[in-house]
Amino acid sequence: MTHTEFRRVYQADPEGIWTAPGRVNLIGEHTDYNDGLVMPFALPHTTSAAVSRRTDGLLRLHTANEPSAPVAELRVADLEPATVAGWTAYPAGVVWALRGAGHAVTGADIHYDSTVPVGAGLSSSAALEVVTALALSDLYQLQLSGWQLARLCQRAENVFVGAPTGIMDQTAAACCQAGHALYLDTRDLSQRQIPFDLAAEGLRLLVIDTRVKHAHSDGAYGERRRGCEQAAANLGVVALRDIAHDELDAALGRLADEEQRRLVRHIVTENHRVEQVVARLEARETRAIGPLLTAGHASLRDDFRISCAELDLAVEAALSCGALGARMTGGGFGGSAIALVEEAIADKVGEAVTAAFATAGHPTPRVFTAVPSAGARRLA
Ligand code: GAF
Repeated sequence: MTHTEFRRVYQADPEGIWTAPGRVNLIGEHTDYNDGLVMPFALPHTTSAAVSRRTDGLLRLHTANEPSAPVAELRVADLEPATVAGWTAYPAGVVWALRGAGHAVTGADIHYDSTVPVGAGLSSSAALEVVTALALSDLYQLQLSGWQLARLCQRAENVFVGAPTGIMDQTAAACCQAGHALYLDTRDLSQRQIPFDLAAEGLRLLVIDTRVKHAHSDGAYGERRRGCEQAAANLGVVALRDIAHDELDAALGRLADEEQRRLVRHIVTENHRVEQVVARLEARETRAIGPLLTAGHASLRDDFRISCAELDLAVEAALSCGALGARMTGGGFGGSAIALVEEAIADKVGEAVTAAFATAGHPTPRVFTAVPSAGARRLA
């Protein structure tokens, strides 16, 4: 399909087709820009790209998701931060970042096709960045590793697009493996693939997309990030990652500002929860991660304060119907929640959440089962 569409748009065959997934973060929220621990896994929802090189300095971009939109045409030599608006800023930013890193990318024709829900907190932008970076790395024979791709894509998003995100989403898109969650230390990017096969254990992880749109370039994400950095500076550490769980009370005692105390409490306890989730999964006690997920939600709601009525309702409705644990996932202020449930009651939990949304007068959420899937790769 992507191949046929590429032909229709550019009147030639693509040199290849690549794909990169959206992600769910199981636990470890807002820890990535604090040098902390995260644990995402890839969704089966992907962004695919059919790509050919160009030698004339043109970058041409088109997406099946906006079929009647004209092909966007940019000159790679003219790309500068904050000069491109809309979705094309992400691939343009990747080309800008690759060229800035010294890679002689001389242009490309790209046709995208995505099934990753946009604005749902499931990393559609990282999928778009990483599929672009991987395709260009392959075609221009740059041989960039997963973490190198992730770093370049993060730079594209931070500097070119202007969204001050961490590195979790790009690393998840680049490095996740099917049937596993990715235990990532965002300080040194060391990683471990943790087996995470819920179906084999009679469990399901539901994603509940509240359909409340969120955007990282909005001020609140950046405010939380600045607050954390300020708190780290006040505590005299490089990043909040440097506060161990058993040092938390002492650290809180050294902060006068209540807002900073809340931020610190979330980050330190969240890093600890990631370690506990990893330990339970490695001990094959998957059901026991439920309360840790729910505690993570309370911390994001009460201390980090990035939840919203719809996310709280999704979590409460899932828990009242028997979910083992539930939490918001991703950047917050909307987007999606996740719920860990026994397979036997999965449909009932989905229906209970949908009914609770109807009663509260919220739009119908989109509920689906998340199957831990593969990271970015070449398809053809
Ligand atoms: C967004 C960001 F892009 C990530 O870097 C991360 O901070 C996440 O929010 C919160 O954990 O997805």
